[in-house]
Amino acid sequence: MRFIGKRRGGPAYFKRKKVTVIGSGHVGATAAFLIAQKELADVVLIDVIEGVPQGKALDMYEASPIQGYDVSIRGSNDYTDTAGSDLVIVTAGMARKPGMSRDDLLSTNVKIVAEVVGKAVRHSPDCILLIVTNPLDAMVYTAKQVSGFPRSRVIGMAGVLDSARMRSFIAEALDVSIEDVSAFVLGGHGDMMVPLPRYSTVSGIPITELMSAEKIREICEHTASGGAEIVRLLKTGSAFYAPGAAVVEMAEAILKDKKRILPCAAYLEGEYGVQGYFMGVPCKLGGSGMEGIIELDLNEDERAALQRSLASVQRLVEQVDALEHF
Ligand code: A3D
Repeated sequence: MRFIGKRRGGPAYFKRKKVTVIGSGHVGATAAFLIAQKELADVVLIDVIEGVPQGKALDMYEASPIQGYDVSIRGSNDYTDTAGSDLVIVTAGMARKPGMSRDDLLSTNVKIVAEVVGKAVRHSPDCILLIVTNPLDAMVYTAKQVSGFPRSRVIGMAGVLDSARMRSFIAEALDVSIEDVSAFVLGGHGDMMVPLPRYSTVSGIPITELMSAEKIREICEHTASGGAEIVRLLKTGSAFYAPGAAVVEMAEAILKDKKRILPCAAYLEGEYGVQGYFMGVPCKLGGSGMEGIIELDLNEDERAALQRSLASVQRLVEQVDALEHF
């Protein structure tokens, strides 16, 4: 028997989407593996360490006959292999260890994010950038400065993860299916994040009608400290299964033009009274990236919490600007 055409890449009339994941560590590799399993796109894994992206990509490709996915997965240290990517996911950088806050990573990670975004956009000028590296709100700002992309094409992942944590705690407390629980966490991805119980529901019923104020306060605090809890347990790094899954939920919304409404770090131009900063807000995610922002009607307490969160984002951005890496 003779095969006509190439095993990889498909016929000329069918162009598979291409995703580059920069940083082949815990979050990057988890996201790449999920993207392949869901057959969302061909994947290129990049890292500064030689052999790591190549080895992990080969390992994932060798899992494909068992899992039954038909995509190409390649590992590389060379950005020419990333050329023409539709989506570039940035997970490169240091993760925190016990005793560290996300903000402690700023001076190391700003250099890494500036470098990798510069290289990636040279080869994929039309891509959408999805940033994961912490401290998130400052790193996504760095990516926007370096790329010069419009705000629709520079998005940060944090709210999907924080909301997933809150959803899991709500489902556990009420002993209900996770499928019926939705939750919204706004603001910066730090200790001052803003869980919104009024907009968190079980099959449309606000949790404020299902739980005591005390229990809700406990869940909100647990949500804000959920990342630190995992760092304490792991001791050598931070969470990656839920973050990887959160990245892929956003990637899927973009690659399939699903127009999902998800909490994302978006560059605000007057929305929520904020000008020129990235913050977590409800966004429409589709084929063009961040296609719109929904402005919720916040009460006085929620507005005050968002202001406190903004102040912490502003302090981080001031540090980025002072470092002058671009
Ligand atoms: P880790 O497993 O250490 O992987 C990071 C990878 O980046 C390593 O393989 C490094 O070799 C690589 N890297 C470092 N410098 C470069 C460079 N210049 N070019 C290419 N690759 C490089 O960390 P991780 O995957 O657990 O976490 C990655 C980042 O994501 C960290 O900054 C975390 O804090 C962050 N993170 C954010 C969230 C959010 O919700 C925003 C959640 C989880 C992790």
